[in-house]
Amino acid sequence: MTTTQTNSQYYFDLEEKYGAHNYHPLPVVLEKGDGVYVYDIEGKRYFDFLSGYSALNQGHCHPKIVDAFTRQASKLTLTSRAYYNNKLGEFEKYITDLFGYDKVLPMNTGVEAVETAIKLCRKWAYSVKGVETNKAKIIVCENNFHGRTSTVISFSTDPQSYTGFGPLMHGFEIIPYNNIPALEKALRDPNVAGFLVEPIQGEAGIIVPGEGYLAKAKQLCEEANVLFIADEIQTGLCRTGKMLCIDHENVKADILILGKALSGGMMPVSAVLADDEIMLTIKPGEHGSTYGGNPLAAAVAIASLQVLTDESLAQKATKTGKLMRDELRKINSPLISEVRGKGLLNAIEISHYDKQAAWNLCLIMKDFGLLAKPTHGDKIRLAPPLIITEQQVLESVDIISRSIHAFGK
Ligand code: IF1
Repeated sequence: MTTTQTNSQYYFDLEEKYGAHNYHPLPVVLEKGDGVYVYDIEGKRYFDFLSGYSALNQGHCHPKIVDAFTRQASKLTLTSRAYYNNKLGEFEKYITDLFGYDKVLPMNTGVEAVETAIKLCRKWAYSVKGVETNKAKIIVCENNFHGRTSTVISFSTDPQSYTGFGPLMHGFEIIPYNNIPALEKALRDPNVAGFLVEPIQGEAGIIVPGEGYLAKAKQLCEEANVLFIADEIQTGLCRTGKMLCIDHENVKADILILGKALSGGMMPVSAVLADDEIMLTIKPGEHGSTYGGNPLAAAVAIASLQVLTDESLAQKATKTGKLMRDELRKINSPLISEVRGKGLLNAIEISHYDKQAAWNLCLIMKDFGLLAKPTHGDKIRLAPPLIITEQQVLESVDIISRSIHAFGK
Protein backbone atom coordinates (compact mmCIF):
# COMPACT_ATOMS: atom_id res chain seq x y z
CA MET A 1 0.00 0.00 0.00
CA THR A 2 1.32 3.47 -0.87
CA THR A 3 1.47 6.25 1.71
CA THR A 4 -1.36 8.04 -0.11
CA GLN A 5 -3.71 5.16 0.47
CA THR A 6 -2.53 4.69 4.04
CA ASN A 7 -3.06 8.33 5.01
CA SER A 8 -6.48 8.60 3.42
CA GLN A 9 -7.43 5.22 4.83
CA TYR A 10 -6.88 6.58 8.34
CA TYR A 11 -9.62 9.18 7.77
CA PHE A 12 -11.95 6.73 6.01
CA ASP A 13 -11.61 4.41 9.00
CA LEU A 14 -12.26 7.15 11.55
CA GLU A 15 -15.53 8.12 9.88
CA GLU A 16 -16.50 4.50 9.36
CA LYS A 17 -15.92 3.69 13.02
CA TYR A 18 -17.23 6.83 14.75
CA GLY A 19 -19.63 8.45 12.30
CA ALA A 20 -23.18 7.44 11.46
CA HIS A 21 -23.38 5.62 8.15
CA ASN A 22 -25.83 7.98 6.44
CA TYR A 23 -23.52 8.86 3.51
CA HIS A 24 -21.43 7.05 0.92
CA PRO A 25 -18.68 9.55 0.02
CA LEU A 26 -16.19 9.39 -2.83
CA PRO A 27 -12.90 8.07 -1.46
CA VAL A 28 -11.01 11.37 -1.24
CA VAL A 29 -9.97 13.28 1.89
CA LEU A 30 -9.96 17.05 1.35
CA GLU A 31 -8.10 19.57 3.44
CA LYS A 32 -8.10 22.80 1.47
CA GLY A 33 -10.33 24.72 -0.93
CA ASP A 34 -9.50 27.70 -3.13
CA GLY A 35 -11.90 29.04 -5.76
CA VAL A 36 -12.91 26.25 -8.12
CA TYR A 37 -10.33 23.87 -6.64
CA VAL A 38 -10.08 21.57 -3.65
CA TYR A 39 -6.94 19.80 -2.46
CA ASP A 40 -6.63 16.41 -0.80
CA ILE A 41 -4.31 15.59 2.10
CA GLU A 42 -1.56 14.67 -0.34
CA GLY A 43 -1.80 18.05 -2.05
CA LYS A 44 -3.48 16.69 -5.19
CA ARG A 45 -5.70 19.33 -6.80
CA TYR A 46 -9.23 18.75 -8.14
CA PHE A 47 -11.92 20.77 -9.85
CA ASP A 48 -14.90 20.76 -7.50
CA PHE A 49 -17.91 20.01 -9.70
CA LEU A 50 -20.30 19.54 -6.80
CA SER A 51 -19.65 22.91 -5.11
CA GLY A 52 -21.11 21.69 -1.83
CA TYR A 53 -24.37 20.97 -3.64
CA SER A 54 -24.37 24.57 -4.94
CA ALA A 55 -23.51 26.22 -1.62
CA LEU A 56 -20.18 27.33 -3.08
CA ASN A 57 -21.40 29.40 -6.03
CA GLN A 58 -18.84 32.09 -5.09
CA GLY A 59 -16.04 29.47 -4.91
CA HIS A 60 -14.19 28.02 -1.95
CA CYS A 61 -12.97 30.49 0.67
CA HIS A 62 -13.83 33.59 -1.31
CA PRO A 63 -11.54 36.28 0.18
CA LYS A 64 -14.32 38.87 0.59
CA ILE A 65 -16.59 36.40 2.37
CA VAL A 66 -13.73 35.09 4.53
CA ASP A 67 -12.95 38.70 5.42
CA ALA A 68 -16.55 39.43 6.44
CA PHE A 69 -16.62 36.17 8.38
CA THR A 70 -13.39 36.70 10.33
CA ARG A 71 -14.08 40.36 11.12
CA GLN A 72 -17.51 39.57 12.50
CA ALA A 73 -16.34 36.35 14.19
CA SER A 74 -13.90 38.27 16.34
CA LYS A 75 -16.52 40.85 17.32
CA LEU A 76 -19.96 39.31 17.93
CA THR A 77 -21.28 35.97 16.70
CA LEU A 78 -24.54 35.21 18.46
CA THR A 79 -27.00 37.25 20.45
CA SER A 80 -30.10 35.08 20.07
CA ARG A 81 -33.23 36.91 18.99
CA ALA A 82 -33.92 37.81 22.60
CA TYR A 83 -31.84 40.94 21.89
CA TYR A 84 -31.25 43.13 18.86
CA ASN A 85 -27.88 43.12 17.14
CA ASN A 86 -26.42 45.68 14.76
CA LYS A 87 -26.08 43.29 11.78
CA LEU A 88 -29.44 41.56 11.42
CA GLY A 89 -31.42 44.65 10.41
CA GLU A 90 -28.81 45.57 7.81
CA PHE A 91 -29.00 42.08 6.33
CA GLU A 92 -32.80 42.22 6.33
CA LYS A 93 -32.80 45.54 4.49
CA TYR A 94 -30.18 44.33 2.02
CA ILE A 95 -31.90 41.07 1.08
CA THR A 96 -35.45 42.45 0.91
CA ASP A 97 -34.26 45.34 -1.31
CA LEU A 98 -32.38 42.91 -3.55
CA PHE A 99 -35.31 40.53 -4.07
CA GLY A 100 -38.19 43.01 -3.73
CA TYR A 101 -40.09 41.70 -0.72
CA ASP A 102 -41.48 43.45 2.37
CA LYS A 103 -39.92 41.06 4.87
CA VAL A 104 -37.45 38.24 5.45
CA LEU A 105 -37.34 35.50 8.07
CA PRO A 106 -33.80 34.18 8.60
CA MET A 107 -33.10 30.54 9.47
CA ASN A 108 -30.05 28.27 9.17
CA THR A 109 -30.33 25.14 7.03
CA GLY A 110 -32.31 24.87 3.84
CA VAL A 111 -34.85 22.45 5.24
CA GLU A 112 -35.57 24.77 8.16
CA ALA A 113 -36.44 27.45 5.65
CA VAL A 114 -38.73 24.99 3.84
CA GLU A 115 -40.39 24.16 7.17
CA THR A 116 -40.79 27.88 7.81
CA ALA A 117 -42.42 28.36 4.40
CA ILE A 118 -44.84 25.51 5.12
CA LYS A 119 -45.79 27.01 8.49
CA LEU A 120 -46.20 30.48 6.97
CA CYS A 121 -48.33 29.12 4.16
CA ARG A 122 -50.63 27.29 6.57
CA LYS A 123 -50.88 30.26 8.90
CA TRP A 124 -51.81 32.47 5.95
CA ALA A 125 -54.41 29.93 4.82
CA TYR A 126 -56.17 30.03 8.19
CA SER A 127 -55.83 33.70 9.01
CA VAL A 128 -56.15 35.32 5.56
CA LYS A 129 -57.61 32.88 3.04
CA GLY A 130 -60.11 31.50 5.53
CA VAL A 131 -59.40 27.77 5.27
CA GLU A 132 -61.01 25.71 8.03
CA THR A 133 -58.64 24.79 10.89
CA ASN A 134 -56.25 21.93 10.06
CA LYS A 135 -57.65 21.50 6.55
CA ALA A 136 -54.94 23.37 4.64
CA LYS A 137 -53.26 21.48 1.82
CA ILE A 138 -49.98 22.12 0.07
CA ILE A 139 -49.40 20.80 -3.44
CA VAL A 140 -45.93 19.38 -4.15
CA CYS A 141 -44.36 17.54 -7.10
CA GLU A 142 -43.29 13.99 -7.74
CA ASN A 143 -39.54 13.43 -7.34
CA ASN A 144 -39.21 16.58 -5.25
CA PHE A 145 -36.33 17.19 -2.92
CA HIS A 146 -36.79 19.76 -0.17
CA GLY A 147 -34.71 18.33 2.68
CA ARG A 148 -34.66 15.70 5.39
CA THR A 149 -36.94 16.61 8.31
CA SER A 150 -39.81 14.31 9.18
CA THR A 151 -42.40 16.74 7.75
CA VAL A 152 -40.49 17.31 4.53
CA ILE A 153 -39.81 13.61 3.87
CA SER A 154 -43.54 13.03 4.40
CA PHE A 155 -44.15 14.33 0.90
CA SER A 156 -41.08 12.81 -0.74
CA THR A 157 -41.75 10.19 -3.42
CA ASP A 158 -38.32 8.60 -2.99
CA PRO A 159 -38.73 5.46 -0.85
CA GLN A 160 -35.13 5.83 0.38
CA SER A 161 -36.07 9.17 1.92
CA TYR A 162 -39.22 8.15 3.78
CA THR A 163 -39.21 4.38 4.35
CA GLY A 164 -38.96 3.47 8.01
CA PHE A 165 -39.48 7.01 9.25
CA GLY A 166 -43.26 7.06 9.71
CA PRO A 167 -45.75 8.07 10.88
CA LEU A 168 -45.67 10.78 8.27
CA MET A 169 -47.24 14.24 8.27
CA HIS A 170 -50.35 14.72 6.14
CA GLY A 171 -51.67 17.78 4.37
CA PHE A 172 -49.71 17.40 1.14
CA GLU A 173 -50.89 16.43 -2.30
CA ILE A 174 -48.38 15.10 -4.80
CA ILE A 175 -48.80 15.85 -8.50
CA PRO A 176 -46.50 15.17 -11.48
CA TYR A 177 -43.83 17.83 -12.13
CA ASN A 178 -43.99 19.92 -15.26
CA ASN A 179 -47.65 19.06 -15.71
CA ILE A 180 -50.06 22.00 -15.91
CA PRO A 181 -53.33 20.00 -16.24
CA ALA A 182 -52.47 18.12 -13.02
CA LEU A 183 -51.88 21.41 -11.23
CA GLU A 184 -55.11 22.88 -12.59
CA LYS A 185 -57.02 19.89 -11.27
CA ALA A 186 -55.39 19.96 -7.84
CA LEU A 187 -56.05 23.69 -7.48
CA ARG A 188 -59.82 23.09 -7.65
CA ASP A 189 -59.78 22.07 -3.99
CA PRO A 190 -60.58 25.23 -1.99
CA ASN A 191 -58.45 24.01 0.91
CA VAL A 192 -55.28 24.28 -1.14
CA ALA A 193 -53.05 26.93 0.42
CA GLY A 194 -49.81 26.65 -1.51
CA PHE A 195 -47.85 25.08 -4.35
CA LEU A 196 -44.26 24.24 -3.36
CA VAL A 197 -41.94 23.73 -6.32
CA GLU A 198 -38.28 23.50 -7.34
CA PRO A 199 -37.78 25.63 -10.48
CA ILE A 200 -35.41 22.87 -11.67
CA GLN A 201 -35.51 19.55 -9.84
CA GLY A 202 -32.02 18.97 -8.46
CA GLU A 203 -31.93 15.64 -6.72
CA ALA A 204 -34.23 14.14 -9.34
CA GLY A 205 -31.32 14.62 -11.79
CA ILE A 206 -31.47 18.24 -12.99
CA ILE A 207 -34.94 18.06 -14.49
CA VAL A 208 -35.60 21.32 -16.36
CA PRO A 209 -39.34 21.90 -16.85
CA GLY A 210 -40.74 23.01 -20.21
CA GLU A 211 -40.60 26.68 -21.11
CA GLY A 212 -43.55 28.53 -19.66
CA TYR A 213 -44.33 25.95 -16.98
CA LEU A 214 -43.35 28.14 -14.03
CA ALA A 215 -45.09 31.24 -15.40
CA LYS A 216 -48.29 29.30 -16.10
CA ALA A 217 -48.15 27.61 -12.69
CA LYS A 218 -47.77 30.98 -10.98
CA GLN A 219 -50.72 32.40 -12.95
CA LEU A 220 -52.94 29.45 -12.00
CA CYS A 221 -51.98 29.81 -8.33
CA GLU A 222 -52.83 33.50 -8.43
CA GLU A 223 -56.25 32.76 -9.94
CA ALA A 224 -56.93 30.14 -7.25
CA ASN A 225 -55.71 32.37 -4.39
CA VAL A 226 -52.94 29.88 -3.65
CA LEU A 227 -49.39 30.80 -2.65
CA PHE A 228 -46.66 30.01 -5.17
CA ILE A 229 -43.70 28.87 -3.06
CA ALA A 230 -40.36 28.63 -4.87
CA ASP A 231 -37.64 26.47 -3.34
CA GLU A 232 -34.62 28.26 -4.83
CA ILE A 233 -32.22 26.75 -2.29
CA GLN A 234 -30.29 25.00 -5.04
CA THR A 235 -31.36 26.85 -8.19
CA GLY A 236 -31.15 30.38 -6.81
CA LEU A 237 -28.31 32.85 -6.33
CA CYS A 238 -27.05 32.89 -9.93
CA ARG A 239 -26.61 29.12 -10.33
CA THR A 240 -28.81 28.90 -13.45
CA GLY A 241 -27.72 32.17 -15.04
CA LYS A 242 -30.15 34.54 -13.29
CA MET A 243 -30.24 35.71 -9.70
CA LEU A 244 -33.22 33.34 -9.30
CA CYS A 245 -34.21 30.53 -11.61
CA ILE A 246 -37.81 31.82 -11.73
CA ASP A 247 -36.42 35.10 -13.13
CA HIS A 248 -36.02 33.26 -16.45
CA GLU A 249 -39.83 33.42 -16.69
CA ASN A 250 -40.30 36.72 -14.87
CA VAL A 251 -42.13 35.00 -12.06
CA LYS A 252 -42.28 36.45 -8.58
CA ALA A 253 -42.92 33.87 -5.88
CA ASP A 254 -45.29 34.63 -3.02
CA ILE A 255 -42.85 32.85 -0.73
CA LEU A 256 -39.21 32.59 -1.77
CA ILE A 257 -36.87 30.12 -0.05
CA LEU A 258 -33.08 30.60 -0.16
CA GLY A 259 -30.18 28.75 1.44
CA LYS A 260 -26.87 27.18 0.46
CA ALA A 261 -24.91 29.92 -1.40
CA LEU A 262 -26.44 32.58 0.84
CA SER A 263 -23.31 32.06 2.93
CA GLY A 264 -20.88 31.06 0.15
CA GLY A 265 -20.24 27.79 1.96
CA MET A 266 -19.17 29.33 5.27
CA MET A 267 -22.02 28.22 7.53
CA PRO A 268 -25.70 27.31 7.33
CA VAL A 269 -27.69 30.43 6.43
CA SER A 270 -31.17 30.27 4.94
CA ALA A 271 -33.98 32.75 4.48
CA VAL A 272 -37.66 32.97 3.64
CA LEU A 273 -38.95 36.08 1.89
CA ALA A 274 -42.56 37.23 1.62
CA ASP A 275 -44.72 40.32 1.72
CA ASP A 276 -46.47 41.57 4.85
CA GLU A 277 -49.84 39.92 4.18
CA ILE A 278 -48.08 36.57 4.52
CA MET A 279 -45.11 37.23 6.79
CA LEU A 280 -47.00 39.13 9.47
CA THR A 281 -49.36 36.22 10.07
CA ILE A 282 -46.61 34.77 12.29
CA LYS A 283 -46.48 36.62 15.60
CA PRO A 284 -43.79 36.81 18.32
CA GLY A 285 -43.28 33.44 19.97
CA GLU A 286 -44.83 31.43 17.13
CA HIS A 287 -41.63 30.55 15.26
CA GLY A 288 -37.89 30.97 15.72
CA SER A 289 -34.42 29.55 16.02
CA THR A 290 -31.44 30.01 18.36
CA TYR A 291 -29.00 30.69 15.54
CA GLY A 292 -31.41 32.13 12.96
CA GLY A 293 -30.48 35.73 12.17
CA ASN A 294 -27.24 35.68 14.15
CA PRO A 295 -24.88 38.59 13.42
CA LEU A 296 -22.15 36.34 12.01
CA ALA A 297 -24.60 34.82 9.53
CA ALA A 298 -25.96 38.29 8.68
CA ALA A 299 -22.49 39.68 7.91
CA VAL A 300 -21.53 36.62 5.88
CA ALA A 301 -24.81 36.64 3.93
CA ILE A 302 -24.47 40.31 2.94
CA ALA A 303 -20.93 39.65 1.67
CA SER A 304 -22.03 36.50 -0.16
CA LEU A 305 -24.83 38.35 -1.97
CA GLN A 306 -22.49 41.25 -2.80
CA VAL A 307 -20.00 38.88 -4.42
CA LEU A 308 -22.76 37.47 -6.65
CA THR A 309 -23.61 40.90 -8.03
CA ASP A 310 -20.12 42.49 -7.93
CA GLU A 311 -18.65 39.63 -9.94
CA SER A 312 -21.64 39.28 -12.32
CA LEU A 313 -21.87 35.60 -11.51
CA ALA A 314 -25.27 35.18 -13.17
CA GLN A 315 -23.91 36.38 -16.53
CA LYS A 316 -20.80 34.24 -16.07
CA ALA A 317 -22.89 31.15 -15.31
CA THR A 318 -24.91 31.70 -18.49
CA LYS A 319 -21.79 31.96 -20.64
CA THR A 320 -19.65 29.23 -19.10
CA GLY A 321 -22.68 26.96 -18.71
CA LYS A 322 -23.48 27.13 -22.40
CA LEU A 323 -19.82 26.52 -23.26
CA MET A 324 -19.79 23.51 -20.94
CA ARG A 325 -22.89 21.91 -22.49
CA ASP A 326 -21.65 22.62 -26.02
CA GLU A 327 -18.26 21.04 -25.28
CA LEU A 328 -19.79 18.07 -23.42
CA ARG A 329 -22.05 17.37 -26.41
CA LYS A 330 -18.95 17.15 -28.61
CA ILE A 331 -17.65 14.19 -26.58
CA ASN A 332 -20.01 12.05 -28.60
CA SER A 333 -19.67 8.80 -26.65
CA PRO A 334 -22.39 6.14 -26.48
CA LEU A 335 -21.87 6.29 -22.71
CA ILE A 336 -23.49 9.75 -22.53
CA SER A 337 -27.17 9.57 -23.39
CA GLU A 338 -27.97 13.20 -22.55
CA VAL A 339 -26.40 16.50 -21.55
CA ARG A 340 -28.82 18.96 -19.96
CA GLY A 341 -29.13 21.88 -17.61
CA LYS A 342 -29.29 25.63 -17.32
CA GLY A 343 -26.44 27.99 -16.50
CA LEU A 344 -24.01 26.01 -14.38
CA LEU A 345 -26.56 23.52 -13.05
CA ASN A 346 -25.96 20.66 -15.43
CA ALA A 347 -25.97 16.89 -15.61
CA ILE A 348 -24.94 14.13 -17.94
CA GLU A 349 -26.91 10.93 -18.08
CA ILE A 350 -24.91 7.73 -18.37
CA SER A 351 -26.26 4.84 -20.39
CA HIS A 352 -24.66 1.55 -19.51
CA TYR A 353 -25.87 -1.92 -18.61
CA ASP A 354 -23.84 -1.69 -15.39
CA LYS A 355 -25.70 0.17 -12.61
CA GLN A 356 -22.36 1.16 -11.09
CA ALA A 357 -21.20 2.88 -14.29
CA ALA A 358 -21.81 6.48 -13.14
CA TRP A 359 -20.11 5.83 -9.81
CA ASN A 360 -17.13 4.15 -11.50
CA LEU A 361 -16.85 7.01 -13.98
CA CYS A 362 -16.75 9.44 -11.03
CA LEU A 363 -13.87 7.42 -9.57
CA ILE A 364 -11.93 7.75 -12.84
CA MET A 365 -12.68 11.49 -13.01
CA LYS A 366 -11.37 11.79 -9.47
CA ASP A 367 -8.10 10.15 -10.51
CA PHE A 368 -7.90 12.61 -13.42
CA GLY A 369 -8.52 15.58 -11.11
CA LEU A 370 -12.25 16.36 -11.10
CA LEU A 371 -14.76 15.64 -8.34
CA ALA A 372 -18.44 15.01 -9.08
CA LYS A 373 -21.07 12.67 -7.67
CA PRO A 374 -23.79 10.58 -9.25
CA THR A 375 -27.40 11.25 -8.32
CA HIS A 376 -30.09 8.61 -8.80
CA GLY A 377 -27.63 6.07 -10.12
CA ASP A 378 -27.13 7.12 -13.71
CA LYS A 379 -26.90 10.92 -13.63
CA ILE A 380 -23.79 12.93 -12.82
CA ARG A 381 -24.31 16.47 -11.64
CA LEU A 382 -21.84 18.97 -13.10
CA ALA A 383 -22.11 22.16 -11.08
CA PRO A 384 -18.79 23.92 -10.48
CA PRO A 385 -18.45 27.23 -8.63
CA LEU A 386 -19.73 30.07 -10.84
CA ILE A 387 -16.32 31.78 -10.85
CA ILE A 388 -14.99 29.08 -13.18
CA THR A 389 -13.29 30.57 -16.26
CA GLU A 390 -13.83 29.50 -19.86
CA GLN A 391 -10.31 28.07 -19.91
CA GLN A 392 -11.10 26.01 -16.80
CA VAL A 393 -14.34 24.77 -18.39
CA LEU A 394 -12.32 23.51 -21.36
CA GLU A 395 -9.81 21.80 -19.04
CA SER A 396 -12.64 20.19 -17.06
CA VAL A 397 -14.46 18.89 -20.12
CA ASP A 398 -11.14 17.48 -21.32
CA ILE A 399 -10.84 15.58 -18.02
CA ILE A 400 -14.41 14.30 -18.37
CA SER A 401 -13.76 13.29 -21.98
CA ARG A 402 -10.54 11.45 -21.10
CA SER A 403 -12.32 9.72 -18.20
CA ILE A 404 -15.11 8.51 -20.47
CA HIS A 405 -12.61 7.14 -22.95
CA ALA A 406 -10.62 5.47 -20.15
CA PHE A 407 -13.86 3.96 -18.86
CA GLY A 408 -14.56 2.40 -22.24
CA LYS A 409 -11.24 0.54 -22.18
C1 IF1 B 1 -28.23 15.86 1.38
C2 IF1 B 1 -29.68 16.67 -3.51
C3 IF1 B 1 -28.52 18.74 -3.75
C4 IF1 B 1 -32.33 21.17 -1.87
C5 IF1 B 1 -33.54 21.84 -2.10
C6 IF1 B 1 -33.93 22.05 0.20
C7 IF1 B 1 -32.75 21.40 0.52
C8 IF1 B 1 -31.94 20.95 -0.52
C9 IF1 B 1 -33.99 22.12 -3.50
C10 IF1 B 1 -32.37 21.18 1.95
C11 IF1 B 1 -30.72 20.23 -0.22
C12 IF1 B 1 -28.87 18.84 -0.67
C13 IF1 B 1 -28.88 18.17 0.66
C14 IF1 B 1 -27.93 17.01 0.48
C15 IF1 B 1 -28.07 16.58 -0.93
C16 IF1 B 1 -28.61 17.77 -1.58
C17 IF1 B 1 -28.91 17.77 -2.95
F1 IF1 B 1 -28.84 15.85 -4.13
F2 IF1 B 1 -30.35 16.00 -2.65
F3 IF1 B 1 -30.51 17.19 -4.43
F4 IF1 B 1 -28.12 19.84 -3.35
F5 IF1 B 1 -28.51 18.56 -4.99
N1 IF1 B 1 -34.30 22.25 -1.07
N2 IF1 B 1 -30.04 19.59 -1.03
O1 IF1 B 1 -31.59 20.75 -2.89
O2 IF1 B 1 -31.31 22.01 2.32
O3 IF1 B 1 -31.33 21.40 4.73
O4 IF1 B 1 -29.61 20.40 3.26
O5 IF1 B 1 -29.53 22.83 3.81
O6 IF1 B 1 -27.36 15.00 1.44
O7 IF1 B 1 -29.31 15.79 1.97
P1 IF1 B 1 -30.39 21.63 3.61
